[in-house]
Amino acid sequence: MHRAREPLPSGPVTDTTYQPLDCGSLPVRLGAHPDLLDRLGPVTSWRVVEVGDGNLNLVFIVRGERGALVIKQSLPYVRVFGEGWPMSRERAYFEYEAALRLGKRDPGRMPAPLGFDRAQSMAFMELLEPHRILRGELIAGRRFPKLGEHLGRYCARTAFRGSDWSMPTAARKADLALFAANVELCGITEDLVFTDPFFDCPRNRHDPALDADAARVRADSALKQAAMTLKQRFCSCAQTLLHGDLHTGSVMATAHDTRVIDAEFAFYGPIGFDIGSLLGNLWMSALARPGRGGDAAAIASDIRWTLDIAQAVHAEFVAEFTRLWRTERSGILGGTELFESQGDADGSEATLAALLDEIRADLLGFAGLEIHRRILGFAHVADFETIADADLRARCQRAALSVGRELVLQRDALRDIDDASMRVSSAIAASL
Ligand code: SR1
Ligand code: MG
Repeated sequence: MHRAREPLPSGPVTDTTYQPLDCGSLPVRLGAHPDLLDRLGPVTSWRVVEVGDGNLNLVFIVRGERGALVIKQSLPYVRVFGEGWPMSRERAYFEYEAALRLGKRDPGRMPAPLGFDRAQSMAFMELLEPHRILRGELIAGRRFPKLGEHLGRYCARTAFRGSDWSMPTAARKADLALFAANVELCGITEDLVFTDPFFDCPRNRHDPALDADAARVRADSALKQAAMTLKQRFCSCAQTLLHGDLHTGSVMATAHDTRVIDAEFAFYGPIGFDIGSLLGNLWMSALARPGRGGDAAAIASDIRWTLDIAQAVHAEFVAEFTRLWRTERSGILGGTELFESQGDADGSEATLAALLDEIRADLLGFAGLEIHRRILGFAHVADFETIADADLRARCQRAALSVGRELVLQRDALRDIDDASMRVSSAIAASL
């Protein structure tokens, strides 16, 4: 474990021009860096493994006789696609800057940043051990009692403390300008989540058994209109600094701890986006559960647990956001002079209730679109992909598309998350 200390300033820690690292070159290229030597011990003791399984970057674990850390480096292209899809390496910079902010807004929920080298597009961070990626753990049927509390609180704290209800105008505008430059990663989300799944885009793929379902989605005018309305909110409703890609593959967990990783998609967008993406992925985990087999009681119990976690995330989000609203409101939209200072606590509570309604409708819509893009778009999820039986896999995905559509189109009518959860539960029951 590293010792507590300030991260290095964002500046070069190597004196060479950019080159992608590999396990062999890493000690040669970085082995003279005093801070790494201090943390890891002599370079002769370093053992390096590349563990990146995401879509974009290289990720190395480096262990030495004195400690261990993670080194993450961006490539000038999308890793899973190859050099035919160029992508700015500056995503490493945005991830580092986002991690500093999100980590301060909910301390302890992200890996500690240990340093950054912009020229090398390379960040050093705390190694999370024995944490595992949540998506795989859910597929394996593991349970995490603190998950709902930790993630709901994370979503609330980062949302509130990065918003106009918390930040003063100068800092907020400077931050908006900084993250507005994360254009390529925003562009990926704009295309892959909101547009591609809803037309015959060459990047898309889907299970052949879903041909008719894909065609139906792409002819569904109401759904496409809603996708464009939600895209418009994503692009122009800069409510808070988002993680921007908060799915179950961006969470690492143990029984007692939960961490959020991979904030390279960070930008100022609608509060409902992160929590919507997270809930969409938890609901997909439940929707895919029948595909993993087991007796009916075990399947039902796993589904119930996962749906309860999604509800707990939202309940904790609402509770913590409400607490922060009542105790920390101070920014551009602080507004206590209009309400509390005039003895009008009801006005403040009504404003909060309207905001929470708006966030809930947004998050349901974003969750429904996230479900669509993971089945019909470019980036699929292991929850469905690992279901071996083709017929069962298609039935699970079809149920997901059906409830995803309801979430999008009924987002204003669904007045609480329990209603949404019941829709997911009914769709699963209908798929069996
Ligand atoms: C080209 S990147 C595809 C997807 O992977 C990331 O994790 C994001 O979810 C993105 O949409
Ligand atoms: Mg990622």
